[in-house]
Amino acid sequence: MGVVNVTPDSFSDGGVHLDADVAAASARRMVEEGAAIVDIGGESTRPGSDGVSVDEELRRVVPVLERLAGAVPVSIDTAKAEVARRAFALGAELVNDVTAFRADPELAGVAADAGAYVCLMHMLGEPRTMQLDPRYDDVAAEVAAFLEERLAFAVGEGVAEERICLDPGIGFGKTVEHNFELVRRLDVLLALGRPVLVGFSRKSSLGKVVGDPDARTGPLSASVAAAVAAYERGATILRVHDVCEHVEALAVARAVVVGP
Ligand code: HH2
Repeated sequence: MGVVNVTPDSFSDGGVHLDADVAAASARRMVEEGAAIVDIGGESTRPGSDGVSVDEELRRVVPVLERLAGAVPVSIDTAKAEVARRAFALGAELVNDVTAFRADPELAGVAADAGAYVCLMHMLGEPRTMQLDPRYDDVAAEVAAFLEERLAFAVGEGVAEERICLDPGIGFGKTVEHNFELVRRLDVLLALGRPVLVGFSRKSSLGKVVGDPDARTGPLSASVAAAVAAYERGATILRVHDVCEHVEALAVARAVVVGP
């Protein structure tokens, strides 16, 4: 899954894709490089962010979706039913909701009616405050319990279970230790029986592990290592900003597992 943030303030690519033509060109390039789907988002969820209005989010993403209609498999990264409705009408196939249908419960019905795929992600708290001293007794068990409950909610709202994938939410209310433990113990999430998506790309925990305690992002090399580690532990969707490098690395990791 390639990432195109149509935002001024995303933590690693803020401002890069604000122009709809540039954003659409990036999405097309990502598919040429091997992405199976491109996640288009109009609201940053970086730590400390406040969120944007429906109108502003639509203003950002609709022109990009119009340019991509039909040509590129699209995921819409939103927590808002109205944004998802417009995105589905313009051809989006998946809704990636970092609040797992908590911010706007109506979104579940919109996804169900559209027959869309859904990604449900774990987040502790909300973006504005989530990185202020997050605590768990057992991070993998607690994230799994949350996702199990949200999976049941989504199915109860009419989303087909086989269309749902689950995501531990790397960096969303987690310390560096929590993020790495979630990948190490991915089996706990896989036990829920759904595909698992991992989004470690460029996140600050990577920069911290490679030596900068104040890192706000992580380097490409570290992103690739995290994606390969997640793949080896059973993740089937990797959400990444640098598609070409990840596709190459994952092709090699896959060749080790199933043969070249
Ligand atoms: N991470 C980000 C945003 N959306 N969605 C899922 N399912 N999983 C993730 O790990 C995830 C996500 C944060 O990364 P990015 O989109 O690059 O930044 P921002 O939220 O600042 O736009």
